[in-house]
Amino acid sequence: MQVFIYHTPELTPVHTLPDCAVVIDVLRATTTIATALNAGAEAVQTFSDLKTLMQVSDTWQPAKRLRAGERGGAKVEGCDLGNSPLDCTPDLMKGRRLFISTTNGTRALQRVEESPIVITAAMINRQAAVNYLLDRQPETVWIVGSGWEGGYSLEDTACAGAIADALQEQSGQMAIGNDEVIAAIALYRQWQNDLLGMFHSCSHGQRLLRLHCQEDLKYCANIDSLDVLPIQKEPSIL
Ligand code: 3SL
Repeated sequence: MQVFIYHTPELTPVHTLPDCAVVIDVLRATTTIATALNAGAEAVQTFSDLKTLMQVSDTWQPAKRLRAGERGGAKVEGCDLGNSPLDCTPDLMKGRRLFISTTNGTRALQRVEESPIVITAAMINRQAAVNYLLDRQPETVWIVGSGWEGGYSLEDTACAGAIADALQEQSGQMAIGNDEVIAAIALYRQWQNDLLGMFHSCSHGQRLLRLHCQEDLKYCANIDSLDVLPIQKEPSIL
């Protein structure tokens, strides 16, 4: 298994695809997606734009759907939810489809959606992603961070490093595809005992703190707390 890390969707190569793409948006889209599925959502359908989200979800029975929209960290008017994983309770999610559009995470998913296998990961389901990769042994793996509006996000790269670190330790035969893998592992090791501290330092964590989302940050820092793996069933549906 050869692993490559790309910090943002914009930095991923354009004329080729991996056997398996792992999309990461620790704060908070892929944490929310994992939590929704773990809470019993029937599926999560992702959209890069809100207009399409509204059109597609309109064709769904109102009792069987939830619309989640986030821009700039805040909930979009007209949606049922923003992008807080803490809203994804079993009471709300069970048997419903979550239609979601976020600033960066859903765009990153779209960038690699044609890959034969697409999974999403965050700190909370890091080990579930690692177990899947160890079991399936895809030849090439791209771990793609969502970043923020084209820029690098510390927490996504640290999560990519957390996955690569575990793959290296647990498989003993992971090949390093690019220098970003070495850098991301070093970054993760620097922060592994204080993920919450990292979230408080990084720019998107600070944006979320200004929006009073400190409980979300705590939740997102709970590494390996959920044994759930979102796997794309068809483009944009997990
Ligand atoms: O950018 C995204 O996709 C979101 O996860 C951002 S936020 O954490 O909801 O603000």
